[in-house]
Amino acid sequence: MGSSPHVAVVAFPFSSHAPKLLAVARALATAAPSATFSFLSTAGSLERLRGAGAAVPGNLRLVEVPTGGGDDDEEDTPAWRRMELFVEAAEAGGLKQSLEAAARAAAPAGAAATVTCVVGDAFMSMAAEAGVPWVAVWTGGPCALLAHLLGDALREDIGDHAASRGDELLTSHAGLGSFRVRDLPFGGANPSGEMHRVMSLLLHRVARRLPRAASAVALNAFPGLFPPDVSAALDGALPNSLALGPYHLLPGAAAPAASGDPHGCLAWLDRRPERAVVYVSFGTVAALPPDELRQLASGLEAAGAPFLWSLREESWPLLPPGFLDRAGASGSGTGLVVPWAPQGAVLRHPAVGAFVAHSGWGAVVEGMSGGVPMACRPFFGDQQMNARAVAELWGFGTSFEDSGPMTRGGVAAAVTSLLAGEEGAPMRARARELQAKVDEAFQPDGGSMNNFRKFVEIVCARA
Ligand code: U2F
Repeated sequence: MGSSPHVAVVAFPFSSHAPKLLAVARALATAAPSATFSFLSTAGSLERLRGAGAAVPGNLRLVEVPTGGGDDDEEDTPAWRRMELFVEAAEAGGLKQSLEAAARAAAPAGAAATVTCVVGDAFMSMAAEAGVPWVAVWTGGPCALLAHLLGDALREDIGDHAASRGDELLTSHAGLGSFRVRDLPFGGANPSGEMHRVMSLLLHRVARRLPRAASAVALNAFPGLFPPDVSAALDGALPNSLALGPYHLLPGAAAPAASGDPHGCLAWLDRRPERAVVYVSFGTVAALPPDELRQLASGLEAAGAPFLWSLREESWPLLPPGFLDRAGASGSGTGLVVPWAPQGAVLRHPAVGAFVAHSGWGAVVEGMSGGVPMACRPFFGDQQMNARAVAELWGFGTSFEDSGPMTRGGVAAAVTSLLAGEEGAPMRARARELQAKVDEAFQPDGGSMNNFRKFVEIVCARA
């Protein structure tokens, strides 16, 4: 023995999964400077990470893995098919080969080529079969993970009746009593389509492998975030889980020289009063239908508050005529529309007072970390459960989802209420309480820091 650990961190190269894994990898490499880390992702994914300023510590190297045939930026191949090809190839031995290649590349001259531990995105659960200790990282909502882990019992209970039983609370399933049948990530709002088929198969494997094969499962949450019944149900279904998030706040997780803020969002926020600005973002995948996008835009105008909107450029032509000019896309007017914002920093900026989001889990924990109340417009996957948790478990926001698509009036009312309305006051207070709890979890002896130290020990243990 004697040689230092070589840890392979395996990304799932779609949506925002890879940047989240890279944040965990950076934190690990910072905490264990004598270990070597290889971060495995596809060429396109690594290029996007580098473009986003992915400076990494010296003991962490980026390693390219094959796409399995679904080239990252092959526009003719739909996203679900690219994902399917990538996962099938990894399941069929591709991941094992990539790990062997990473081991050879990292081995000092004359030393044996080894990977001592795989830290993988939980979606890459084929790592369970690689013959190396496996530690998983779950990036989504922990309640949705619980639903996946209890999936067989839920499916048996609900069967084909998801539509007629949509409003029923899941009170007979431990830890899920605050959620309705229609909040579930499967069989609920979006039970069809190719992406749903691919994700269902993938998540079924994840739920089967995580409890029996992973040495530990990191959760992007902090101890004490969930009510006791939810925590107990999670511990029961996944005794090996460690809440050590929000990941982006782990020491070393943020890129030291990230290209940061190319559109000047933070400088624009510096010129706005405290808690006055609405920040709007729907993450990396979700896109509003054109009508709803226009309703949102005119609702923001109607609210009259300054807004910062991160909106992918392909959607700009769908905005109402004159909207960008009136907003002053250059930063001169009441609004700033940008294709990308440094979201974590934006949500911790004192000028931001409300967050309209798709309730992807990254958005939820970043909103919480900034003490910013949220108005959620969930789309798919875990987002319904996340939105429900924001409104019902923690009370630091609302969900549009109950009243159908967003409307001009609904947006204006929600935003006004969250920023300064009487109705929004308890939500603003809850958001501040949650922020204080996040900060506490990252004190030297805080819950997330303690769990992170355990995590590092497991990851860097030599067999
Ligand atoms: C999928 O989530 P998304 O990628 O759509 O959304 P988030 O979990 O909210 O993560 C988006 C990340 O991208 C960052 C933001 C988040 O860390 O800070 N970002 C940014 O920095 N600037 C921008 O202008 C816009 C975004 C899925 F759709 C969700 O349902 C899951 O919960 C999630 C799990 O990883 O993956």
